[in-house]
Amino acid sequence: MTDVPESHPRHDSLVTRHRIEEGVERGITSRQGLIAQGRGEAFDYLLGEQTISSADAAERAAAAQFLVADHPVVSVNGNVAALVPGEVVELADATGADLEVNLFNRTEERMEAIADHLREHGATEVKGLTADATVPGLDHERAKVDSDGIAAADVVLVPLEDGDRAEALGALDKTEVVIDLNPLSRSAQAATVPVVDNVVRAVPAITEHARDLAGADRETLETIVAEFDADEALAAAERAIREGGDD
Ligand code: PTJ
Repeated sequence: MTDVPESHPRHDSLVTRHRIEEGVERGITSRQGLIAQGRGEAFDYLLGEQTISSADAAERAAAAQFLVADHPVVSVNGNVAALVPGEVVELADATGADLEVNLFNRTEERMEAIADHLREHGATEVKGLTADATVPGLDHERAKVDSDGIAAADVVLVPLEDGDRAEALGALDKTEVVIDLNPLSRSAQAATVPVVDNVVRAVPAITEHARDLAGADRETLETIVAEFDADEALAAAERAIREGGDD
């Protein structure tokens, strides 16, 4: 990897791109993940590569959702594993969530490579390899889940994916937190809490909010959850993309 000087105006974006490239080379990220990253970058560029205030509110609501959950699960795909492996482990630790690998382009090699990568970053238990349950209504590999993981979860963090699994999980009455830079994507639209932010900023931000809220009582957490307005957050993100600035 060519060293990117910190003074480069697009330093963070270029470092992120290199991490995805490295993920592909290590068999963690699919080649389609490169295309997904390009789509995300375009939206991030229009957002000013910053966490807008509505995304920060969504990250706080996401943290509160995780803390009130009985069984929260963070779903990990090839892009997430390449970009934020240590950060998802920290989020899981801060909220008592499970980590489960779930892939669109599922192969046993990629499943193992991602699970190993997460363990190298401190994960003690990684779900997804058992795949002894299915999400009804999906006819592709993303339907495969663990019966004591996503199948049993009440709150699932679903970062960066296509919309049909988000809709299928929603149909199972699971609360979904979706991280997606495109506020018009089906997964963001299907989410209870859509977080329109780059996963590299969003995951550490949710963890930080979870740590801040760790001592809060259930009523306070439930109020944060109830006061979050998903439609307004999506509209604010679309305005920021179309018109620039932040509300
Ligand atoms: O690892 P696999 O096999 O499960 O495959 C994962 C990918 C990402 C390839 C697969 O889910 C896919 O094709 O996703 P899509 O349909 O391209 O959707 C990805 C969404 O994530 C798009 O709406 C992008 O704008 C958004 N996105 C891409 N990069 C980021 C992002 N959102 C947040 N942060 C990013 N870094």
